[in-house]
Amino acid sequence: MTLLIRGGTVVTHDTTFCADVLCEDGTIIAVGPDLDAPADAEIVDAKGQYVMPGGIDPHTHMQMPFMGATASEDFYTGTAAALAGGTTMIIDFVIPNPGQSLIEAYRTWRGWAEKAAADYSFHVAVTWWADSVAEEMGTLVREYGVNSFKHFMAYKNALMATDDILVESFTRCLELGAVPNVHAENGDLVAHLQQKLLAQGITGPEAHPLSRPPQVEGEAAGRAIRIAGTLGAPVYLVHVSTKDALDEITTARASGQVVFGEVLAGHLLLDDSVYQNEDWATAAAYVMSPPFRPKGHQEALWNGLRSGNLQTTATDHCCFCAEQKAMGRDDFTKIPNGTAGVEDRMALLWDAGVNAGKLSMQEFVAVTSTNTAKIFNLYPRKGAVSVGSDADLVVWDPHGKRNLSAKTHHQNIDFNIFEGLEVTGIPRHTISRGKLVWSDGELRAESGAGRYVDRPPYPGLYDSLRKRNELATPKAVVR
Ligand code: DUC
Ligand code: ZN
Ligand code: ZN
Repeated sequence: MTLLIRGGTVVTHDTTFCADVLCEDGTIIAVGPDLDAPADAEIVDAKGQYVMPGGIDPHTHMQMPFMGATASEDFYTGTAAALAGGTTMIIDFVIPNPGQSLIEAYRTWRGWAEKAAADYSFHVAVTWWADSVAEEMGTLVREYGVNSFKHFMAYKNALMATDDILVESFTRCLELGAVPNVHAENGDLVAHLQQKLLAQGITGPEAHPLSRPPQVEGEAAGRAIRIAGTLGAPVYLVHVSTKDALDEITTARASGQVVFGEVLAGHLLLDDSVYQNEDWATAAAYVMSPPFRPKGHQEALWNGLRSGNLQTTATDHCCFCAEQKAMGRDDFTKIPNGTAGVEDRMALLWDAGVNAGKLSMQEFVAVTSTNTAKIFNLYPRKGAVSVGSDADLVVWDPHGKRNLSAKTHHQNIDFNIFEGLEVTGIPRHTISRGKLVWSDGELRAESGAGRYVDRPPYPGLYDSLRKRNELATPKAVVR
C-alpha cells in the first residue's frame, strides 16, 4: 500500500523544509521534492499544512482497574481517540497487584491491548519486591521489549513502593539498562492528610488537592532523585505538576544527574479552582493525582518545557464516568482518580504553546513526540520524518479550529476537562503505519491494526552512565 503526502512543509524536532513524503507498507520510503507515486497510490494534499511525526503519549491507562473501578476507555476506543487527535502511539502501564507475577500481569495487559488501533508499548510497575521480581524484570527487558519500570510513591496499602523497593528496583534497572519512572507523591503524607480532612468533615472533591499539596510532590520528587543520584541511576518523573518538583529536577540536572520530567496537558492549562465547583459531579470529574495546582505552577511548568528541564508531554489518560466517580459521593478518597485527554493533547500544546509563542514548531514536535521516542529508545523508528521510520505522521492544519467538548470527542467518557475551549491548529489527517486513519473529520480506525512495539534497553544512555559510575567507584586504601 502506497501513500503520498504531497506539497506540505515537513517539521521535525530540529528542522523545517518543503517536501513530499512517500510511504509504503507502513514505512517512510522517500522524503523530498516532487516525488512520484504509483498510479494507485493514495494522495494526501498537504498544501499549506505541516507534516510532522505523529504524537506519542508516554502515559496512558486504558482499561485500568483502579480504586474499585475499571477505566471506561479500552485499548480500541482510547487509541482511536488518540488517532483523531494526531497521536499515533501510546505507552501504557502494566500494573501487577502486589504479590502478582510481573509477567503474568504483562500477559494480561497484552491481551487487552490486542484490539488497539494504534501502536503501543508498556511500562511495567514494580509494586512489591522479591528475588522473583528482580528475575522477572530481567526477563521483561531481555525477552519482552520493556525498558522502563514505574514506581508509585503514593497509593499507600495499594500500589505504593516504599524507599527500600525504590532502592532495589532502581539498582536492578541500572543493571538492566532500563529507565525507572516515578509517580512522585509522599503516600504516607497523603494518607495522613486524607484522614485529617475527613475527620474535619471536609468530604467533597475540594479536599482532594488539600490532601496532596505541592510539597507532598516536591518531597517525593526530591527523594526519588536523591535515591537515583546516590545509586548512579537515571530517573524519569511522570506528571510533574508543581514548581516544587520542577525545582528538584532543575537542580539535579544542573549538577549533571540524568533526570527526565514529563508534564501533562492538564497541569499546563488548568488550576485548582476546578475543585471549588458547586456541582459535586463537575468537581469530582477533575479528581486525578497529582491534582490541578494553584495558579502560578502552570507558568513554571511552561518554563520547564521551554528550558528543557521537562522533556515530554503526556495525558495520564484514565477515564472514569460520572457514575464511577459517584463511588466517592460521601468520601473524596473513594473517587476514582483519573481524567481524559489523549485526543486533545496535541491541539492543546499547539494552541497554548505554539500559537502563544511559548514553543517553536520544532519544540512542539520535540515535546509531543521525539523526546519521548529518544528517552524510551524508539527513535528514529518513531518520532521522526525520515526514510526507514514508521509512517506514523500527522498533517497539521495550523488554521483549523476545534471546539473541545464531550459532545463531540471520541474519548469514551462523559466529561471533557477542557470543555468549551476553542483551539486553533488541528490534525487534518493522521497516518498510522502508512494508512490514513483520520481524514477531514472522518475516523477510520481499525480494531487490532495497532502493533506492540518492543523497546530494547538504551545502550547510549547506559554505557555512559556505567562508565561514570565505574570512574566514581571508591577504592579501598591498601595498607
Ligand atoms: N493518577 C490518576 O489520576 N489516575 C491513574 C493513576 C494516577 O497516578
Ligand atoms: Zn501517576
Ligand atoms: Zn498515571
